[in-house]
Amino acid sequence: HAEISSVNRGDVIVIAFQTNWRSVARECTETYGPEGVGYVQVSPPQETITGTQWWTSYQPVSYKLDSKLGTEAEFTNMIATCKAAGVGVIADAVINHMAGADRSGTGVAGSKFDGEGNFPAVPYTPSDFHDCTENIINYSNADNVQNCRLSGLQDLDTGNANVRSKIVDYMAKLLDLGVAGFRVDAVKHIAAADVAALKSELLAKTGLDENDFLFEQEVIGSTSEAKEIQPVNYLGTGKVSEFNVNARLKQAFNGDINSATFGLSGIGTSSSWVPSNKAAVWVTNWDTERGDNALTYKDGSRYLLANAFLLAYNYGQPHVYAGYYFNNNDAGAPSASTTQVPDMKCPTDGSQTSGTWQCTQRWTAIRGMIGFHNAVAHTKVTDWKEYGDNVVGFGRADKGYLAINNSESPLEATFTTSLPAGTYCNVYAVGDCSKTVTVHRDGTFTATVGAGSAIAIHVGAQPATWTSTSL
Ligand code: ARE
Ligand code: CA
Repeated sequence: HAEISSVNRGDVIVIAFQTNWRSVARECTETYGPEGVGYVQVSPPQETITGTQWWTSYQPVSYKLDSKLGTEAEFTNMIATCKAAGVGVIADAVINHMAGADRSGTGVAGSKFDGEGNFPAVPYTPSDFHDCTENIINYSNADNVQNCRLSGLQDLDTGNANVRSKIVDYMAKLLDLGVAGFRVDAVKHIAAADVAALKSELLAKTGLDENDFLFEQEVIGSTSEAKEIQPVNYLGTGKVSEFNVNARLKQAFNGDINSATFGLSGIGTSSSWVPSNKAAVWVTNWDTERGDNALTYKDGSRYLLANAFLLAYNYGQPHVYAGYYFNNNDAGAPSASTTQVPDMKCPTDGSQTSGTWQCTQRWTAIRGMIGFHNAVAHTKVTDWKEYGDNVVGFGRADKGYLAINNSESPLEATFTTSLPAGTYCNVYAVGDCSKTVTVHRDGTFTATVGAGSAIAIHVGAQPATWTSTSL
């Protein structure tokens, strides 16, 4: 694991939703590595129920690393390939539950299971599950949320040492194979004390230090819910999702990004949000992409601008989401069968046809903004200023500057930055430095920002030193 932490790279995480191991390995070499992505977060690697829908990934049948996304050999090869490209693999760990009580039969790798708590390939027996057989209905009651069934999924008794040891064995194996960390699913449905016990047992078993790997916990905070299930309870065990960010970005970009009540400047300033160094943030993930609380590719330029903002700002660890275009919320990855997801094919014509891959990591503006994010690391937000209706500009000290125009008309303005004088590539607009702006000795530049567009410049992208990575 020492190799992973010694690689010099940024902290951006790409979520490679439902992408098979062969394709992730390829992207590590061709895209993530060259553009400076730090980590790729993959969908759950363990054996699950069969079915074409994407959400079959969240119904474990065993901890065999044999899933719709590939075999253990492919998983191991992906980790090695990504590591060689400087990219860490983050595994999505589904540990709160096993398959739904409404399911039975054989999993993707052939393991038998039923809806009565029998998972012989682990093995788990009925006594390894919580007694409550009802579905969660009351989020103001922590006992209901943590000990009953999330969407009918058979709820593991994580207070039971036998259950924890099976989970710890699984996570230790993933670390041993070289994963850089975990995104832990449905953590608010596991008592904070059980998560703490699981984590310390994992550290004891592997001999690792808690800083040796990422531990990102999915905890959707809501002030109307029980206090025991709020993000704050899980800050001691790792990073925590901050879903206020995606909700606020949607509000801001759908309205006025300079709004005093829901604009961009308020992001991360509230003490009730997860502190920046603990927050995992995104414009969307696969759940919010199918819900109402986030901007998605369906929002066009606002989606791209929100991603640019998040990568340029300094709140939380940013994730770039890459899934596929869809009309039906249940639809699995393009051409997925009940047991397999074929290799990802990235569209090259900009089309967003349902049933094709998004390949967000290949979009010009995203590539440019990942470079921006890495170039401005460890600086503060500076020079924040409203330049017009729905237009804002801000810098990251003497390293970078972003001007966002979320209005419906182009705006010409003189922007004030803290950048050294010089010519800079607009990395939001082009990947080849064919569009530039010139910063004068007083730090200003005058330019027109297109409607629904942005200008992003940073010290790592100037014509004199420009080298492009080709796809
Ligand atoms: C599927 C079917 C169900 C069926 C079940 C069992 O859709 O009809 O009963 O299988 O056979 C995903 C899908 C589910 C799917 C499940 C298993 O979204 O539809 O069920 O996989 O295949 C809460 C949790 C949060 C969770 C979200 C979805 O707190 O942890 O719900 N997110 C993670 C993953 C999901 C995944 C699971 C957990 C399960 O990211 O992709 O589910 O592993 C408020 C609350 C939140 C709540 C939210 C939505 O905001 O504050 O806590 O999130 O509402 O209910
Ligand atoms: Ca639980």
